[in-house]
Amino acid sequence: MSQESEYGAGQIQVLEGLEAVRKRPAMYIGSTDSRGLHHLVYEVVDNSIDEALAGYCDDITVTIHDDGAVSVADDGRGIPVDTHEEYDRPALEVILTVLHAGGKFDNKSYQVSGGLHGVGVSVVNALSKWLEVEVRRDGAVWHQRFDHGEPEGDLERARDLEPDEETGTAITFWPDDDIFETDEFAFSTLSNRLRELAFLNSGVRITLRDERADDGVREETYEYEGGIREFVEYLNETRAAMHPDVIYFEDEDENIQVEVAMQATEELQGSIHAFANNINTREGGTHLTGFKTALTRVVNDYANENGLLNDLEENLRGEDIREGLTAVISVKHPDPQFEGQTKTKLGNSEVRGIVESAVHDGLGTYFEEHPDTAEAIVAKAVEAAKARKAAKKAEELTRRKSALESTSLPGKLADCQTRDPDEAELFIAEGDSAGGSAKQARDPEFQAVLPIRGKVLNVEKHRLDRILENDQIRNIITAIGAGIGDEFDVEEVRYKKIIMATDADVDGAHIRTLLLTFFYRHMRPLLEGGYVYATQPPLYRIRYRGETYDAMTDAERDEIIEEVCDGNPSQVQRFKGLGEMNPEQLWETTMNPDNRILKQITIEDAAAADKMFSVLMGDAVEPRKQFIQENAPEAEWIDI
Ligand code: 0RA
Repeated sequence: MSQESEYGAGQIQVLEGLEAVRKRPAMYIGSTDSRGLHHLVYEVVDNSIDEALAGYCDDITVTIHDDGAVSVADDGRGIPVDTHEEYDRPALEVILTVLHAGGKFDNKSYQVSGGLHGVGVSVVNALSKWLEVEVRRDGAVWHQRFDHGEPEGDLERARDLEPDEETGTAITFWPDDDIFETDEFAFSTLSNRLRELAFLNSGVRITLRDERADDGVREETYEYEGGIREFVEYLNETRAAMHPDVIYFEDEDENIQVEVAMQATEELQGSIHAFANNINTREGGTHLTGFKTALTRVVNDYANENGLLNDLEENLRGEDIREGLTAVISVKHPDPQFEGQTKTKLGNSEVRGIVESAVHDGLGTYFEEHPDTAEAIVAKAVEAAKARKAAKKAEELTRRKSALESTSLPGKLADCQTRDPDEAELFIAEGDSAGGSAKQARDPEFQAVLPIRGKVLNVEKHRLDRILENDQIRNIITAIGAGIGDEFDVEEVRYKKIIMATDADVDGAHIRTLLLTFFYRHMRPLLEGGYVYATQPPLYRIRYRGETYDAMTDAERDEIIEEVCDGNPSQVQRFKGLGEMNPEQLWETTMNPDNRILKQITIEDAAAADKMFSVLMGDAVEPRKQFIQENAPEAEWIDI
């Protein structure tokens, strides 16, 4: 048989499909940076979660291997191996090589893998150097391997299944480094998402194993019988709760499943997380609207019926009631519609009413049964409303408007010449001396510098009216020029790179965290848009035969000294802080776009970020210590 005649119409369709994915990977997985890389894992895990939602799987293990591969193993039914009529090939091969083939095999009621990107395992296959599948099913262990998405050989029956052996699927893939900008999987990124999935799908046990370290395997298992109730407990670990138990209710209507868990706290920062088919709907949608409407109504009804609003003389606003509230809303829908800029806004209009009535009935009943809690919640909201009104009365809001919208920029800001936000960069520099050096070092055409002195206010602990009294914060708001809080308009930003230039020491890390807390709580679209960066100045500069080499770590310094300088460098200089560099060094190492290394700060996962900021900036000391110990050095860079 000639080479050509082996390719039937089906096979050509396969090759064209894989080619399309490899040519435009971002269309299928969003991006080819770290986010896209991790997305490959989620794509495979989503298929295992689908098996769990269908009731066939309760154990999933994700392993990061030390050769760059990741595997996902589950105890589901196994990918079908019988012949697929249309393609005349084993179903497994079709699922792994044909775009969107997976969903056609099964009418699952809630298909997670049909969600956000929801492109199927064939996309992971197309973007992998190699991919291996092992399936235990139909009395045997089956095996097939792929090379850049194409079968290396036929599906093989490796051996018979032992009598007591479970069915399941194990997929191992090596991401293609010709496609991805990075090949480094972050434990914290994967653990945040897998933990979230375990909360959202109670009863599923998910284990994350990292086999990369020399000093042994790191392994964590997430399993929550209490589901999103435990999610709320986890988010509130460091917050003072106003009632001991998480309020929980669930409902199902028109095959749409709704779950809500909530707990009010004494804190100022609330955090409400809404999910649809396990996807974090960051842009909100009908489920969130339904929740907010019902919450505002139930609390106002209770307050009015019990005469609790007499000295307020008006109803509570939603924002007053949501102050300090932690809630998780999770809906599972057979046909979710995702809208919005990042396709993370639930659009199905019927969901609104279902959530609204579930919350109305559930919370109404809870308030009747727990009047003390209901009264405490109302009292806290009344306090928030009074603070809001007081701020307004003192013309705080007008002052804020004029102070923040005035054309006069802060005196400390050395602005750049360009007015094009796409080109403009703002360096927020720690200390007057680094700020001074940066002002001399910068390219004034597109680089602006705002020095900040001393510690930034911890916004986690103050209401907005107090935050706005702080000069540092006001300078930052005015320089960025896009307002704050609900009025923040990301379209108005004056710089699309906002670069935190802080030292590589504990104080620098602290200031960075304070700044990030502020951005996260009051200018979140900046982080969502990827506009926030941190400088990564080198620790050492090594000179040898007229050349200079920068090292970011001690290990890198040793490597350069040994391998480049033959163990004999002419000079090794250690930079203690940005303030110690002269303008020329600062330009070369930290500001010059050709040489510098910037770390882009992204929020992959809002719930994880919220938890991190409340742990890092809240009052409780023990959880903070534990968090830093467990997450160092990642906590240092805040991978969320
Ligand atoms: C198609 C159909 C069925 C299961 C699967 C795919 C499946 C895919 C993956 C990917 C990872 N783990 C998986 N487990 C199952 C249904 C099979 C049946 O009806 O028995």
